[in-house]
Amino acid sequence: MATIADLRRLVSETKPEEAAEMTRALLEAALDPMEILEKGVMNGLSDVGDRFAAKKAIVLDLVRAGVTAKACIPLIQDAFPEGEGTKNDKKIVLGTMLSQHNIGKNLVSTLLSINGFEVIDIGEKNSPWDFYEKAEESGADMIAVSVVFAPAMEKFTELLELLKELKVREKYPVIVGGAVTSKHWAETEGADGWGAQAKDGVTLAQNLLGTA
Ligand code: B12
Repeated sequence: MATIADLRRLVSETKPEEAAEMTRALLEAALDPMEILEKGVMNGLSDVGDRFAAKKAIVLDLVRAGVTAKACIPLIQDAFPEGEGTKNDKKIVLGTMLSQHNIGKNLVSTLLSINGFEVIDIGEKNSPWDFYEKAEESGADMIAVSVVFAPAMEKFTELLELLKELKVREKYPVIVGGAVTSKHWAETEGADGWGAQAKDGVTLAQNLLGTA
């Protein structure tokens, strides 16, 4: 019988077709989609990341890992239960700071959307100014930043400083998450919230924007 550990292994071995097939099998066996995502896909990605950090994998393996994750995640997302929150009028600008890594950002986007928020997804490789400009243009209520690459941490701090300089810091609650971040770091920098998981983005948004 297929197990989540099998999926983790296939993601870690960066085998997109087989991993997608295994994902289908696990969903058909009625396993929890969130568990398939976290323990299968994400842990498999972390295994590749760990090998890369230990110089036992190359950038091409990261690329293949991304492709493998993207073969599985849409299948899992289709199985997410409908969100509990009804549609609200809150808009959230969401993007990655500097980096190309968009898998986590896309998950945050999906979960916010199914929980009733309007997501203005500004994509990848954004600068502090991009976040500010898109928030102003769209009349956003909050800014959510995905930081998956160490150099982006400094840029996140610059975003908070920019918002202060432009006297709009109070206007936009700013939340952050991503593989290289931590609660301690986010609090020290002055973020309004930090999430370890994409689903935490929903709780933070509900609490900060008063839709809970
Ligand atoms: C796949 C991958 C890639 C793919 C990404 C494909 C894509 N379309 O996204 C590609 C090939 C592009 C890539 C490139 C690089 N990568 Co890379 N990559 C990874 C890998 C293996 C997985 C990333 C991922 O998608 N994880 C799964 C997602 C779901 O996790 P996540 O983004 O953290 O998101 C979750 C939570 O953090 C949270 N979350 C995320 N954002 C937010 C936001 C909010 C508001 C909230 C509440 C929550 C939240 O929710 C998500 C789900 O629960 C990681 C290893 C790892 N452990 O993560 C390395 C990793 C991130 N990469 C790394 C590096 C070094 C690079 C490169 C510099 C390599 C190089 N020499 O070229 C380049 C950088 C390119 C660039 N300029 O951006 C390092 C970063 C180290 C560091 N300290 O900065 C890592 C950690 C690997 C390692 N251990 O060394 N990479």
